[in-house]
Amino acid sequence: MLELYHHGSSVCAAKVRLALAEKGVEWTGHYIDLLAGEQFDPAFLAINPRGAVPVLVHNGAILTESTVICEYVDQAFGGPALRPLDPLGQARMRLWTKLVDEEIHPAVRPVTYVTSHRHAILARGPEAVEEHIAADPHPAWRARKRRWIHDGFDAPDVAEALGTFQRMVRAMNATLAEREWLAGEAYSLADLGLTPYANRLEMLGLSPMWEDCTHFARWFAAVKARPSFGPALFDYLPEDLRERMLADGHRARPDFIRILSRLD
Ligand SMILES: N[C@@H](CCC(=O)N[C@@H](CS)C(=O)NCC(=O)O)C(=O)O
Repeated sequence: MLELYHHGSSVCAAKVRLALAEKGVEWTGHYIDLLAGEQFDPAFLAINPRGAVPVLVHNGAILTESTVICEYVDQAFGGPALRPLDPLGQARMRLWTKLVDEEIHPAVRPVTYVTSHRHAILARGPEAVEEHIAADPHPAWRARKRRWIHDGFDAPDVAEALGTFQRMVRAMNATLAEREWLAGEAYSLADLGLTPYANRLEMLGLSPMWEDCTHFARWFAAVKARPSFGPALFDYLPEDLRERMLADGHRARPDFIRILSRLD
C-alpha cells in the first residue's frame, strides 16, 4: 500500500508525484489543503509533526522530506533508474538536490506568497488575514507571513529570493551547456527536483529570467515533453488556483522588472 499526502500547488509534493510517474508506480492520494490550513489538523500533525507535505506512507512506514522520498521511490520500485550509475554522476545529482533543499526551496515561498497567495488571503478581509497568520504554529513563519501579506514585494526577503532563482537559472544554463541533463547524459532526480521550481517561475510570469538562457530553455522544453510532467504538475492543481497564479504573475510583472533590474 502506497499513500501520498500532498497538495496541488506544493512544489515538494510535485517532485514526489514526478518520481512516482517516472517509475510508473500506482499510489493513493490524501489531499491536504495547505491554503485552508489542513496541514495543522491534529490528525495530519500526528503523521508529520512538521505540518508539511509531502508525506509518503509505504506499507505503514512514514517518510518525509521530498528529496529523501524521491531517492526512496527510485530505489524501492522497478522502472527506469532515476540516478546515474557512476559515482561522479551521483555526486553531481546530489549537489543539485542539496541546492534545492538548502537554497531553492526556501526561496519559493516568499515569491509565491507575495505574487499570488496574499491577494486571495487579503480578499477575505482583515479578520480572516489575522486568522490565517495565527493558524501557523511557528512564530518565525507568522512574522514572515505578516510581512509578505502586508508589504508584498517590499518584504525584506523577496528580492533575495528572486536573486536565488536568477542564480539557479544561470547555474543550470551553464551546466546544461556542457551536458544533456543536469547530472550527466540521462535524466535523473536532479532534473526531476528542479522541474517544479522552473514550472513555478513560469506560472508566476518569470520566464523572462531565461530569455537569454538557451540551454535552460532546451532543458525545460525536454522535461515538459516527458509524460510525467502534465499529470504530476497539473492534475492535482485546482483550475481556479492555476488561473489565479497565472493572472497574479501577470499583475506582478512591473514589480518583478523593478526588483530584477536592481539585482546583479
Ligand atoms: N524540506 C521539505 C519541505 C516541505 C515543505 O515545505 N512543504 C510545503 C509545501 S511545498 C508545506 O507543506 N508547507 C506547509 C505550509 O505552507 O504551512 C521537503 O522537501 O519535503
